[in-house]
Amino acid sequence: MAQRISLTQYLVEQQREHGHIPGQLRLLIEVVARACKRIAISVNKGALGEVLGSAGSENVQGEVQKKLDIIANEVLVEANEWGGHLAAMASEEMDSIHVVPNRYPQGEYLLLFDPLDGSSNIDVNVSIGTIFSVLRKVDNHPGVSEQDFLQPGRRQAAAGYCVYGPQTTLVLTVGRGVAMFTLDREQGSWVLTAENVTIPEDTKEFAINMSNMRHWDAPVKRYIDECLAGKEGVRGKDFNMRWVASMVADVHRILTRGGIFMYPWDKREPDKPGKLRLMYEANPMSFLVEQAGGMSTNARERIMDIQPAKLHERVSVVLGSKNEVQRVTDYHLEADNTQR
Ligand code: P6P
Repeated sequence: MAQRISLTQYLVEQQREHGHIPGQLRLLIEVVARACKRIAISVNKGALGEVLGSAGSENVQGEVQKKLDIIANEVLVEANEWGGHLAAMASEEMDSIHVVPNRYPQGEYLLLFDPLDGSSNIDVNVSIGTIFSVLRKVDNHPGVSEQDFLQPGRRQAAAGYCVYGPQTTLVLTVGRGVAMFTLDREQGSWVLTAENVTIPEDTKEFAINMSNMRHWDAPVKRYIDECLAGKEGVRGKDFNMRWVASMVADVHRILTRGGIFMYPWDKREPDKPGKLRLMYEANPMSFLVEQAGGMSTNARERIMDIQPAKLHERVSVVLGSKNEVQRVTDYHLEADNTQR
């Protein structure tokens, strides 16, 4: 049972004991956590807050933006501009990077976020979330450009998400394990409710959108068929399936009780490596999953080793319980070798 301390106390103690949370990074995390509280208020209002439905616009991904997508994005941008901890931000909802305005001091960090992931679930009251990733501006050249963001996920200084579900929970890593903070609405504060989170290496639960089965590559079909064959099949055990269609909710379940999450490449859009975005979905979730003892690949290589070429590039994602992710990855590598 984690000691019931606040996010602020946790960060101060981590800094005091391990010295790996510089002041600017601590401020960044606290500002993002406060922004998530504000987003939670809008999310929880639902129909009462005139925040449901479409905003009548599309984002850079060509997806219809929900009103809450835009609200959440504005909250995060405004909250992070003035503190002097950031050089720039990037968001799923913004075509290009947002440089901190000249009227504010610039910091050494770069913040990337999916302000409201799973927004197709907003209007039907299913869990959604905010995902964020923190990089350092590695070159101290003046100014900041998109190029500064194009770093592999292993360079992240911090990553996390906030899941707006039955509880509002902030999940965070700064590279020394994973901690979870539950929002105490009476006090309005984040309270530490889990630390040193660990994903079981084995699981009986897989998460994938089964409606895409006819479009999958052979190794994915092989893996899922074996899971469906259950104890009579080669796996010798029955499996359960979950698919929330909110990555934050599916990953939170995996961090809490294990499992494997898959959004693989499929034949629907063969030129796209996958649906999910590398920089502000796959990388932060991979950092959390690896810090919790899990594994995260694009079905062939470690996601956090991928060198990004574009800010909004997509990637296949296979993450969760280490032994299952390894099996899926091995099936793909075996198939590649057979085709050579
Ligand atoms: P599908 C939400 O739109 C998202 O980006 C992830 O949060 C989620 O895992 C996935 O897409 C759901 O995709 O095709 O099942 O609707």
